[in-house]
Amino acid sequence: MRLIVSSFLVFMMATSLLASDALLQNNYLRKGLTLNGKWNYIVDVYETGYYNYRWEPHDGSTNPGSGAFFLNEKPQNKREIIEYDFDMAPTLLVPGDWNSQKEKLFYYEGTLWYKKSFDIENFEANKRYYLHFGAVNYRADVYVNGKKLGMHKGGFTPFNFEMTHLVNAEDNFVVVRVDNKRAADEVPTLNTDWWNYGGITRDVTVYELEQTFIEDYSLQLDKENNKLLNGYIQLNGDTKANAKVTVNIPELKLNKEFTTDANGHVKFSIPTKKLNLWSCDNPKLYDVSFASGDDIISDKIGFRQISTRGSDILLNDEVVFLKGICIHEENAMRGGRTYSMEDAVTHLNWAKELGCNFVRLAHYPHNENMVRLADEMGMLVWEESPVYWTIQWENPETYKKAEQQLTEVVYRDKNRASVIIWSMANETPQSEPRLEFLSNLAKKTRSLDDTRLVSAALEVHSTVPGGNTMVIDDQFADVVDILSFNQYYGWYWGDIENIKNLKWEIDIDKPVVISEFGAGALQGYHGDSLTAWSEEFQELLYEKTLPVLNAIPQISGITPWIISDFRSPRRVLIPYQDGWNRKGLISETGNKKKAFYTLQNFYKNINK
Ligand code: GCB
Repeated sequence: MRLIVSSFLVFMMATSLLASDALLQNNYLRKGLTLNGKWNYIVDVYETGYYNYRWEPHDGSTNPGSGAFFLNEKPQNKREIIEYDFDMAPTLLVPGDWNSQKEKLFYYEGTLWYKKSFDIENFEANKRYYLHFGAVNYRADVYVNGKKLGMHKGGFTPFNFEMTHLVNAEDNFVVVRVDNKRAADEVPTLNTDWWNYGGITRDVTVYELEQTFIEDYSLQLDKENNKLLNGYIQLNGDTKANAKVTVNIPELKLNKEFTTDANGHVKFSIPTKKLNLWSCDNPKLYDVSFASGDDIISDKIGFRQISTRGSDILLNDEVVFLKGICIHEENAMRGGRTYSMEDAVTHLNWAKELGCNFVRLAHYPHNENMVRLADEMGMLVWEESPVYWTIQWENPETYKKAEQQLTEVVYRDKNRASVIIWSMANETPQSEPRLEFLSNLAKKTRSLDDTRLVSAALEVHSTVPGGNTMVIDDQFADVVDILSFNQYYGWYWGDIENIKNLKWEIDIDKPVVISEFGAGALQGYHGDSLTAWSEEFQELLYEKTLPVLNAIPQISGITPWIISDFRSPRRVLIPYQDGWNRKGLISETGNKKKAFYTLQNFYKNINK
């Protein structure tokens, strides 16, 4: 064994817990240097590159030694032994999960190291440099030029680090240790009904910024007054205090100047003329730019109001019925996580073809292309936190992780007109600690964004075992703006022929959105309509369920489960499942099942 410097100082451990820096608002439309493409990778089942032989993290040591992969070292002479070499290692594409790129990694859950070398064209010593990740599943430890930038947990939200102090014009390298092992105290937890795709699953970009730059902004239509825009700008940098900032919307001939306070923050309200409001039929986006000195950042923002009145959902004060469908962030046909605009086009075009004006992005924040495209298409969106099934409700650390992930997606998407609902959780078992956990999440969400609606996919129960009368006896129903629940009568329980006798006792005056129902069907497998796994069974279940749900007095929307088949390790039944959850309306080969047309027909004829 190599000599280990055992002065592993406790304070150095803190460096491995460095949180990410304040997120850049709208990095999506900032010009950056992409680090997408081929990255060398090393599979590290035993975490040899992270821990020494005493199981102490290399990056917690003052003298990590040559076993530390983040140093990306090379032998200096022919005698020297360094037992890894990124440049000799194979490559994976970023963005992209590892499971769908290499057969050997299909079932892999663990640590894998990525490395990419890069130069910064037109590097300027007086600029600031940020390294931004769209998402990495699940834990990312990020190092640049042999120094740790920090660590981020959460597989579906963006994060970034400033690296000004570490980068040069040429010969930089970034090393990322990615660990997607599931754990009981994480969010999500050990058990889910989807594939735990690992890797750098979204874009990686270097941003060059001014010394003082616009870190964050918001611009939204006032909840009550549709001729008033409310917003704020937050600067970052040495000259952020008492600085001039402007908001410019050329089409409205609006150009306003404000001065930031001592913290670089300014909050404002801007009266406008009559606005061309964003809606499903008129997805109008205005070009908006925010400027501070030489930093100018442009966005495309739609202005609309969303609210509820009794059991109605109102979009710009008009009742809207949410004709929806659930979507997982998975490209069934290619296999693997979706990440690109092309993937988003495929999913949202399928939804359009079904006749949808609404999508539920289950069960975690999807990549930003989805909400950007939804903004352009006039598609309303439900976004969701990965608080799924069982979570450690009593663990304050778990709560922090849930709140952090929700905060990150609210931060990212707060200027998107399409996003109307923040969902706190999915099918969570009732208890006092869980009620407190979810209520705190809802409170936090509302404190971050009070212009959108809060919901959660709850569960439904029959009043007596096996009975026809269904109730939602969940105290969290009092907290949400939209009452949503999943129900699988006719599939997991109950007789398909009895669906017509179902009654709903919901004595709460809030809009009801059915967040899931469905049945598994193997595309191409035919039988009579009472044969499980046949397309005919799924079709019959849709035919029977849709009218019954539609008869709920407060019904304001439906999102059946789900647009396409998706991989799940829980689904082992051969020949029907073979690793796939088969409740999709479209198969993994892109073929539509019969129920696709049942739902399409229902949406075509719905006169709400
Ligand atoms: C549910 C879950 C969803 C599952 C689905 C199913 O209620 O919310 O994640 O995939 O049922 O197929 O069982």
